Amino acid sequence: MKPHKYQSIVILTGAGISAESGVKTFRDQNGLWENHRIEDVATPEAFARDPALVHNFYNMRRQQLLSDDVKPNAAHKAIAALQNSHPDVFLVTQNIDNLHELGGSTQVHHMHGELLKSSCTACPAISDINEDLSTDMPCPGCGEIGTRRPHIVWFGEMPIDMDLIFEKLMNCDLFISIGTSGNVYPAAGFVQEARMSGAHTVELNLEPSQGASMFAEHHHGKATEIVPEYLKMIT
Ligand code: BJW
Repeated sequence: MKPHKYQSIVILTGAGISAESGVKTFRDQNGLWENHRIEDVATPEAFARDPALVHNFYNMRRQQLLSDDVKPNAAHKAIAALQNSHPDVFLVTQNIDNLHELGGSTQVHHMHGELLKSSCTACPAISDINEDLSTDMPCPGCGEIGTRRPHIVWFGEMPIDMDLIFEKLMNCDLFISIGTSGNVYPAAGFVQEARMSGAHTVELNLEPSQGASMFAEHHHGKATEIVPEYLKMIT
């Protein structure tokens, strides 16, 4: 069997990988939703101030994700194929959609949470949710009313299982960043962690990201084209 060119691969994805699947990128439309700055909706303070507004924002996006128009694309599928043919590929996504799973990935680390899950401000319960969330729904774990929230990491909150991500970054020899603008930390700093570990670093994005100069190699174009092409080159 042909030896693998890289032994341990970390792939970070962002909204750009799902753009051609019909999911709007985070900073589309000047970062506005119905005249609210998205940064003013995606925070725990916004949820405390106006939970109905925040539920509405995520309910709309959940309905869109569950519509027949949204499907995994060639980039999601190429990553899943790599994971199936290589023993050590860790996929960490900033996306809250489920398109990596639908594309065939069996390991996906959702560092910013998942739109099809809810959590509770009163207990540790995390539950699947396909319908709209509202302020009068009881938590399936503790039965409290008004404590259920989207299972999303908002600004100012700690992304999920950072220790695992940093451990993978410290031990990889290839780091690939796909479809992310490099605006949001800690994900925007992963390239530096990987470089410090001696990994080769690659950016695959429509345009140079905020942190493009940190990467050793760049390919710019649509994810559905450049991701399958690049992953074919390294296998
Ligand atoms: C294509 C394409 C195609 C298009 N093909 N490409 C000051 C300085 C530094 C940091 C901070 C600061 N003040 C506050 C912070 C921290 C803050 C932060 O980074 N803020 C910035 C705005 C400055 N971060 C946090 O609060 C995080 N927590 C934290 O830091 O905890 C403390 C900590 C300390 C130490 C270690 C660890 C932790 C939490 C961040 C939570 C982010 N959550 C969000 C919203 C929730 C989910 C949701 O509602 O959707 O997650 S923010 C939003 O941005 C979302 C995304 O996952 C995230 C990243 O966006 P992404 O994916 O990059 O999307 P876009 O739209 O920006 O870019 C898309 C790219 O695709 C573009 O480049 C396009 O060109 C490209 N593209 N079509 C290929 N077809």
